[in-house]
Order: sequence, then C-alpha cells, then structure tokens
Amino acid sequence: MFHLRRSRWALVPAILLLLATAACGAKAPAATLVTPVLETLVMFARDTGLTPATPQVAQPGRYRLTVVNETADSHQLIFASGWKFTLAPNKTTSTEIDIPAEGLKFLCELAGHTEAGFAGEFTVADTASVATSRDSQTAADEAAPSSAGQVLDTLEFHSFEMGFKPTQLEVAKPGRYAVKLINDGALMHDITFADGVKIEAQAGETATGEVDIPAGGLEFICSVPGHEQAGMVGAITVTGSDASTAGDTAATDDHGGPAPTTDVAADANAAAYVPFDAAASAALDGTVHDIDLVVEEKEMTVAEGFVQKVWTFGGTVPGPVIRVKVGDTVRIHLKNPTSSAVPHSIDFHSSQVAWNDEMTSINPGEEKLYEWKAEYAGVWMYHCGTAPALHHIANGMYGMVIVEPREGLPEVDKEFALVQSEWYLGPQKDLTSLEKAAAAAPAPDYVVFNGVANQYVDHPLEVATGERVRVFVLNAGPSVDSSFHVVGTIFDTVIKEGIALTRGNAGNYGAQAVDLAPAQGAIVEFTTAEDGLYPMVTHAFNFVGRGALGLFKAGDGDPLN
Ligand SMILES: [Cu+2]
Repeated sequence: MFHLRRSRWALVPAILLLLATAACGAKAPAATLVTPVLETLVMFARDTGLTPATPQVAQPGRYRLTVVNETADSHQLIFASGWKFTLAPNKTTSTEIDIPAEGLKFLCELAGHTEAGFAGEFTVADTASVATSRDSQTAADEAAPSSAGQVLDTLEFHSFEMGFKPTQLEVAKPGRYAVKLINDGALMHDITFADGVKIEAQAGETATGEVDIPAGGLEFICSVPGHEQAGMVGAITVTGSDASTAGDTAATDDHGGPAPTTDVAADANAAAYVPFDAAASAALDGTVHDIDLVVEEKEMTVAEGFVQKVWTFGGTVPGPVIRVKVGDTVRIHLKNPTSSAVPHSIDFHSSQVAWNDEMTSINPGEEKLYEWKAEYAGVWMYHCGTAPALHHIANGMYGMVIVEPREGLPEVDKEFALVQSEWYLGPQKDLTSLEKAAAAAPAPDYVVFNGVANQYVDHPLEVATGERVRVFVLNAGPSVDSSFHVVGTIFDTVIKEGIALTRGNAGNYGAQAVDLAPAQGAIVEFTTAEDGLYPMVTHAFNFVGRGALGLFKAGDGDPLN
C-alpha cells in the first residue's frame, strides 16, 4: 500500500517533466541539421529575479537552457532572437537556444517583470575562437578544458535521503566528465554543480549528463529545497595529472545525514568501526555475581572517519550490559591497569552505597571491590565518576545495568539493549573535547546508539514480523535528552524509571516516544505490523542526522513480498 502510494507520487513529477520537455523540444529553434548542444545552462527564477542574470558561455553555439522556476508566477521569456520560452509556476523547464557570438539578451514580457529583475543577457567569453584556426582552438581547449572537450571518464553518484555517495570524489585531471546520477531514494533528487550544471533523477531512476571540472575542483549540491541543508552536498577535487588513484575514489560516506558541524576533519584512512552487538544478554545465573571490570584506554572509531581516544569499561563503549535480578548480589572487581593514564572509578545507579565509599577513584595499577545488592528493578546507568566526571562520561565510561524483577520479565521473542550517548569530538586520535562537552548549551558532534554513529543503519537489527520485541533503552548523556521512538510502531509496554504502561490497559493507551533525561532508562515493547524497515531515532530530530539513527528490519525488509 505504502509502496503504491509512493510510486504514484514519484511518477507525477516524472510525467510532468516529460510533458514539459516534449513540449519545449517540439518548438526548438528551427534547424535543418542536427546542431550539437554544447552545454546545459541552468538558471533559477526567484522572487528577486533571474539568477545568474548574465551567464557567460565559452563560445557561440547551441545550448540547452534549464530554468528552475522557484516562484509561484508564470514567466514569459523572450530572447533577442525572437524565441519565446514559458516558465510555469514552481516548475523546471528546458529549451534549446542558439547563442550568437555577440551574445543574446532576454527579458520577461509580462508587465513589471523586467523591472523586477527578470531580464539578462548571455555573453560569450571567446568570440574569436569560432573564427580562428584549428590550432588556436586546440590551444584554447587545453588552457580551459570546457564545453567542447572530450569526455575523460564517467563519474557515478548515488543519491538518497539525504545524501550523496560518494560525497568526495577525486579526479585525475580537469576536463569534461560524464556524470551518472543513480537515485536510490524515494524522492526526486538532482546533482547541481557550482557552475550551474544540473542533472535530475526521479525516485529510483538514473540520469546522466556532463560537467566540466576545472583544476580547482567543483562543489555540488541537490537543489531540491531543503536537501542541501539536510546534507546533500559534496565536492569533486582534482589531484593533478600524477594521480595514483583511479578517477573515482570515494573518500567518505556520511550516511546522508546533515553533515555534523564538527570542527574536526574526517580522516579517510580511519579504521572501520567495530559494530556493537545490540542483542541484550540474558540475566546472569545464580544470585551472587563476581564480575571483573577492567578499564581500558584505547582508540575507537566513533563514526566513519573519526577516531577518538576513549576510556572504557571492558574495552567497549558502552561497557558491557550487566543483567541480574532483584535480590542478587553483585560484586564488581574494578581494575585500573598500569597502562592507564588517569585514575578511574565506577558509580552504579542501581546501588545504594555511600559516594565516598564504593565510588572512590583508583589509580593506575589499583583494584577495588564495589559490592551492591540489586533491590530495585529497572534499566540503570553505571559510569565513571572520577573528576571531571563529565569528561570521563564523554570519553565513553558508561554502561547499562538491567535489574529484572525477582520472578523475571515475561518471555518475548527478541531483546535488544540500546544506550544513547553523545560524542564531543576532540582532535583525531585524541580525547574528546571537554570544552565542547562542558558548553552550557551542549552541541554534540554525534549522538549515537551503542557508541557508534549510524551503525544500525549499516547493520539493521533483525526481527520477524509480528514478533514481540523488547528494547532496554538508556540515555547515558552526558547532557542531552533523548526521545526514543521507533518509526512505524507503538510501544504497548513502557516501564520507565519505575512507572509502567502495560499492554491491555483499560482504555488501551499506548506510547509513541519515551523521554529519557540523561541517566534515565526504560523498557519498551512493540511488534512490527508487516515486513519492512522501522527506523529507531531520538525524536529530537536535529540529532538524527548526527548519528542517532538505526533500523529495525522486519522479515526481509520489503513490505511488498
Ligand atoms: Cu574514568
């Protein structure tokens, strides 16, 4: 059902575009011979007028003109050659124009429009080149490889919501390249280069075009309103003629979210991240648990291209999930190895102990026993509390404790544990930035589930349709609230900080999102209604593009089979 609706909507603009193209093409300037189109020129009609209003072309000849009319008005362009071209409101239309060596003026015929900026002129940079000899033409081409140049290679881009892949591309030398845009998304996208060349592809379709890449490289965006801001940006760089790599080396893939506004540059050579297993471990057997927890200070890839020196409990961020039952005794043997640079400690929110007893710091080389009794059920945080605690948490020292009621939790089909937290990036391979973490209005570079940005987009959590899914959720912070939501589902069970919404309650109330302030936890349960994808997010949506996105995949992920 969803798919059908989406397909139909996707087709509407496609059909309109076809109609527009056909109509304009039929009225193209008369020519007995097929005249080659030298280049596509893109112009925008905005409330402030046409832009660019005085585009320059390299040489006289036939050009394809595409005008993106972003205004709610029609415009009737008339060119000095007599050729007329109508722009419908909020539509993109194309035509072909012949630009003579002396240039070509144009204006909008409608009353008042010329005065409002709907006028301009195409100018020709090199009027001499047409009349000159073949040699000088060749020389001109070499100096500024442009519209007449041969195609050096094909550059392939994928578009999706909301990004390009690759976002960074290196080519060996400047010149003309063919561009193939494969739109994997469910929305229309385009790739619009800084020189105005625009290649547009409907959902699920592929479009091609050509672009001239100058020696200084060329940036590109998707010009669909809002898409650039949502992260659909990228750049082609030119390595020079001695490029050791192939023409299409992808440097990064940012998963399409808004580019994190980080002041730290991505490292294309950063190690791949290690996925964190989101399956919730079973409750430990027995009633007394001796657990060794060893601090490890190490490097970790926290998002593609970003490596930080993190501090961990047990070598991972978050630390291991510790799952027990009410009445159990937990004996944590905290060890800070001699290899550590700083003292550390641990604070279990599931315990009732004096702060200056169990939670004191131990130096490198020391060990400490932290014994506590699980008296209350819930999803609890543990973390390092050594000063500055903000930095020890921001550096990765936190984890989840699950305390089940004495009789245990009801059986479900799948259980996952998800810890939301923030990364405030320091320099590559260095500690996270305490200064950024300590800002009064925290602006994390990444907000993540289980330590790594977007990891469950790459590795969706698999469930079966109709299966009962339980998620233990903890917001480790250190400072930002979470609004945990799974798109396309309703939580019929929520146990948040001791308060329970139960399935089958009188009135049949349900929950859409669970609000978790830092250091709050919840158990949520839901089922998936059909095969498909069910994104997990914090519904504080500015962070979804900063890593707080994952997927549950029900069945094969396809609602249609
Ligand atoms: Cu610590």
